[in-house]
Amino acid sequence: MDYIKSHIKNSIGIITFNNDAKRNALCRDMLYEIILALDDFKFHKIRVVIIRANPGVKVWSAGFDIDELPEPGRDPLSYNEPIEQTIRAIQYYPGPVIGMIEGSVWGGACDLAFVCDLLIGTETASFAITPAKIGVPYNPSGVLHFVNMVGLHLAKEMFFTALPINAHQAKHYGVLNHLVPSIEQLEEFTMFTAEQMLQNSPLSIAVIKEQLRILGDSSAISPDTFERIQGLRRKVYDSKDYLEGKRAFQEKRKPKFIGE
Ligand code: YXS
Repeated sequence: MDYIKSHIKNSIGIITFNNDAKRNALCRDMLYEIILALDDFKFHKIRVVIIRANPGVKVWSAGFDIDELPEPGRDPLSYNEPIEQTIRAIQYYPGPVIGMIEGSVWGGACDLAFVCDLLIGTETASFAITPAKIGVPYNPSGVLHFVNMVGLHLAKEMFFTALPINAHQAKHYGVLNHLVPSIEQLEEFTMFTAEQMLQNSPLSIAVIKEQLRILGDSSAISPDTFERIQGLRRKVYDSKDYLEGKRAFQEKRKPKFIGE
């Protein structure tokens, strides 16, 4: 594995992001490694998984790798994109997946963290969803994750400002299940929580998790509404603004969006 470390400790599967130089930006290969690690844990009937970064990082993950965003004309967040496959791999994993958060979490990594079953973080944790900063049209399932997690008003504020919420706000809004003072306590408390879950029935937990996923994501829309959403999204990922957002990041300058 080039981008993550994966190991089993006390029957708990642990995935550690390991691309600090690029702030754990989620490139395709890294995402496929995460999926592979989850598949391997499933094969070995690992009942609880922890996803974390290396201790002491300032950035848990900088989100999707902007250099890999497709050119205009191709949906950057379509159903089979690796980021979406990874998010579903977490949602469908037949056991609790705990996000252990130290440092800032950005963009697609924020969505990935939000679909974890629990989040336990330190004071350095923060969460930002950034499509508007890059000119990316988010996708309906991702938008729904945020509304379900933080409610409509804060979801709108996070999407429209692209500004992070800090650890205390995240705890207040229920994004963080627990806020602990230090990385040492974070590791200890997260392992303790995982070990508590190991004592309980894995079949019961797996079925309750799947029921919560189905009920949480259920929001009936007509085919016409679906097609209208896709049309709206296409206008964005076909736009000059989408191209400008990626170029500005790569050229390390502020984007100049023109609304077309
Ligand atoms: O200059 P070098 O070659 O060393 O590379 C720099 C950054 O370019 C690189 N890097 C990234 N490369 C690709 N994609 C990224 N998301 C990304 N983030 C960082 O890593 C090297 C070190 O970054 P640097 O110098 O900026 O580190 P820093 O500690 O000063 O700042 C850390 C961050 C996270 C505040 C900063 O890197 C940053 O703002 N990154 C972009 C965060 C972001 O907007 N992520 C959204 C990605 S797009 C996405 O997730 C979805 C598609 S969506 O937009 O819809 O949410």
